[in-house]
Amino acid sequence: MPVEPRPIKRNVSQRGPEEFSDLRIKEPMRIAAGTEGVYQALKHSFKEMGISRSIPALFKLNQKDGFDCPSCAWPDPEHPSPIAEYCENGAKALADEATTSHIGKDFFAKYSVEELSRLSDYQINAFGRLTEPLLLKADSLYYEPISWEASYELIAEHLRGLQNPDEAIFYTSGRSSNEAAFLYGIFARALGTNNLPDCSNMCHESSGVALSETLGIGKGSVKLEDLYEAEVILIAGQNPGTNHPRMLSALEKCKKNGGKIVSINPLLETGLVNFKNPQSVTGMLSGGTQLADVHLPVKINQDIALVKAILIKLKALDQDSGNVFDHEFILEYTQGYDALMADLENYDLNRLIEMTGVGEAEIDKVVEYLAQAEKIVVCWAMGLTQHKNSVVTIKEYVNLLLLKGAIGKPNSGTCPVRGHSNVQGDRSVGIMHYVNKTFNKRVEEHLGFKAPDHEGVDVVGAMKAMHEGKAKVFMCLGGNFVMAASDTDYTAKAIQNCDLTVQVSTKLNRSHLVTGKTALILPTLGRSEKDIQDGREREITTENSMGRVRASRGILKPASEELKSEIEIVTGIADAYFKGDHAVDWKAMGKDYDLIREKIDLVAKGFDKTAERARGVGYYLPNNVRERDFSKLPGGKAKISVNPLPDHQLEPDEFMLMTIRSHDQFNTTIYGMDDRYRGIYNERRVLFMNKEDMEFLDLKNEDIVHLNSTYDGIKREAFRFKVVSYDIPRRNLAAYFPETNPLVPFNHFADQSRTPISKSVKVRITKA
Ligand SMILES: Nc1nc2c(c(=O)[nH]1)N[C@H]1C(S)=C(S)[C@@H](COP(=O)(O)OP(=O)(O)OC[C@H]3O[C@@H](n4cnc5c(=O)[nH]c(N)nc54)[C@H](O)[C@@H]3O)O[C@H]1N2
Ligand SMILES: Nc1nc2c(c(=O)[nH]1)N[C@H]1C(S)=C(S)[C@@H](COP(=O)(O)OP(=O)(O)OC[C@H]3O[C@@H](n4cnc5c(=O)[nH]c(N)nc54)[C@H](O)[C@@H]3O)O[C@H]1N2
Ligand code: SF4
Ligand SMILES: [Mo]
Repeated sequence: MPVEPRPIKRNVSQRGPEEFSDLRIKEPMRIAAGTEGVYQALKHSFKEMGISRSIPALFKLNQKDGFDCPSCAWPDPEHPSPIAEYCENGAKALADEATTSHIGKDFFAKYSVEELSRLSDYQINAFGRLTEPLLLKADSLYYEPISWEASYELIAEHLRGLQNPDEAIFYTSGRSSNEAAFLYGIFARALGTNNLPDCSNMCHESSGVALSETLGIGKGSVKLEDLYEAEVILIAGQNPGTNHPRMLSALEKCKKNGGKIVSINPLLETGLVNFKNPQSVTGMLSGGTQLADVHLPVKINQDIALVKAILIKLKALDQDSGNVFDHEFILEYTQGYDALMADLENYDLNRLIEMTGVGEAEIDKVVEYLAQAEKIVVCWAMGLTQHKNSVVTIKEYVNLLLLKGAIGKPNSGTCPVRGHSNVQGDRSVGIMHYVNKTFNKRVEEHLGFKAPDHEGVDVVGAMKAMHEGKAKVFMCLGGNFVMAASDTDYTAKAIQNCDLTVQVSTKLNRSHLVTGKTALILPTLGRSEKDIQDGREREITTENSMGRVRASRGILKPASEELKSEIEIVTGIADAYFKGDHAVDWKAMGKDYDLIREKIDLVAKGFDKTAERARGVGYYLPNNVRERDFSKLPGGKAKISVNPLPDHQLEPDEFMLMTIRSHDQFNTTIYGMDDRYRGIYNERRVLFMNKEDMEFLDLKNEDIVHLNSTYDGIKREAFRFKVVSYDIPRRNLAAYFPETNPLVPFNHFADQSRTPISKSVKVRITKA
């Protein structure tokens, strides 16, 4: 163990300020994108990057010879528009990464971590790109420069000093490349641990579990083009206008082909109302395309009740006509049909409908669409995945698709819409905390060492291990763990227990300020930047939400000459740790990324000739659902499941809170203070509330309240939110993440997937 200077207690803030700026409230917008979207995209780009960097970068965003958008995981069409294959939020993400504001040693000599931590997340991010490696010594309040070699050596020393490898934890956020994530996972295993939590534990883990159990693969089955001619698309618990904006173009195509779109969401989100396509002149000049045909304003976490009501109604129609369900498909490809049909008899339809809060006439309209349709897609995101019963909720939607035979054929299937641009790829190449025997066997065969065969920690496990002092080194390949994870105060304490925390990052965030005793910032290249070695430009690969692997090559001059690629950083640390004495040639892989791709092909499932096939349009990884091959599931068939209703007992003074994203943020990165589509300007500390609930509590617009939650007798609080009257079901509330994370208990998470319950937190309101 290195001899540490005596640690001091730093008085840093994990919550940031709770003051208000100047809130303005307007009517929610009813048209998404259009000229305002283009204006906002260009405004951010020009402000952050200047015109001379913006124009070439925007032209290469999502193009075949360019780079993958660093924002969400929505796929690009195989033949992108040569002019603009991006959206407002893609442009904002690019501008945020490629900003010309930079910070280095002078900045950190001037401001202590304590001072910086008093600022808001918006202010912290706005300082710009990190440009050189920095060390926060245990007895200091100020980061100071450190060389790359010394930082690798420091990490290696700490790792060598551990009593066992499980005292180290390696977190990944979904912006990494396949190559960096693969090597990172391999390094953890070479060290002897599967402690590989990642952001998908907080995100689509519930989808992975539900889909693996029912269909045999933890990913979605549709391709982008499938959406174009679907007859019905259900969009449940997802806000694509903000979080996956180019999805609206695909929905527009579906509408033009006569498809029906159903929005299932407590909120009527602007993106699903009307869309003016900025890529088409007619789109911009017309009144836009109305997208959702029906909106079902379901109460938070009552999706199971809703789907059950729909299934009961479809079953009755099927009994009359015999052709509403696809009986041939059910017989040949599924198991569990009789049990589900028997179970549906147990529910009182009126009670189910009452639980949903949705009008029966709207439900009947959807039943009518579904009864007639053969080609159905279900899309979803965090509104389904972040509840205690998320896994069974998703399984209930899968039941609907299976009964209709809308699986494994064109224009039909499952569409869990992934968050981070490469979160799916990271998982595919081995970022997983559980043991996959086949993967381990291949590691041994092709990389020449034995991977550990005991399970590691996921995000919740990592928080707990650190909190209990069982983990000493916490390394993060991207992300902002302290703000992203639930139970902010608990998480902060957990991190502060570590001896060393290491952040491989592009931008400053609160996880650089709330740290272990010693902390390192290792600044890295962003997706948009050139990665040059010996005069040769290198490329990485990513996998989008629909399983297509593609090469990505940055084009901009890096923010600093000091920056290293994530791959170089991971191999640098591994090389310092093993000192050349390991079966894997880390040094060589840090130079030649094709060598990594060769190993990915041999070790990760489905990857094949990636170096060559990822170029151009790229290639799809195999997907058994697309082939209707369910042979690997127990029983050899897709699984229709029987799922219980949620058991929510709200006390008379309790409300159900969902923590959601504004239009001006990417997760914990706050681009601005507006949420244009919902009519909120200049403030994030707002609480969306039903008008009648407000009257009941004698609250009016802009009254200031505190929120608290009580789980297991422990009171958690989030202070000072301005109430905003909004069209939201009664007893439901919405407020932004991460400001509300202090309310989400660390030990309450989805059954099986262990995803924090960020979309259904029981809270009480008190007047300030
Ligand atoms: N611009 C931008 N893009 C992003 C992100 C970002 O922060 N900013 N984040 C990325 C990431 S990592 C992710 S995971 C995705 C997130 O994408 P989304 O999942 O769309 O993001 P959220 O804001 O969490 O929205 C969840 C939606 O679910 C609804 N909802 C909440 N509870 C329920 C429920 O019980 N039932 C139903 N039916 N609906 C419910 C909410 O009203 C909201 O519309 O976006 C990705 N893309
Ligand atoms: N209450 C509540 N909590 C939530 C959610 C919610 O809906 N409600 N959503 C959850 C979800 S879906 C997710 S995915 C997590 C997100 O959790 P994270 O992935 O941990 O968080 P991000 O905010 O995406 O991380 C942003 C940071 O990543 C770094 N970064 C950006 N680009 C790169 C890059 O190319 N390389 C590297 N190395 N670093 C980079 C920057 O320094 C930036 O500050 O949050 C979860 N937390
Ligand atoms: S939809 Fe997502 S991936 Fe596509 S340009 Fe917009 S933010 Fe980027
Ligand atoms: Mo996510």
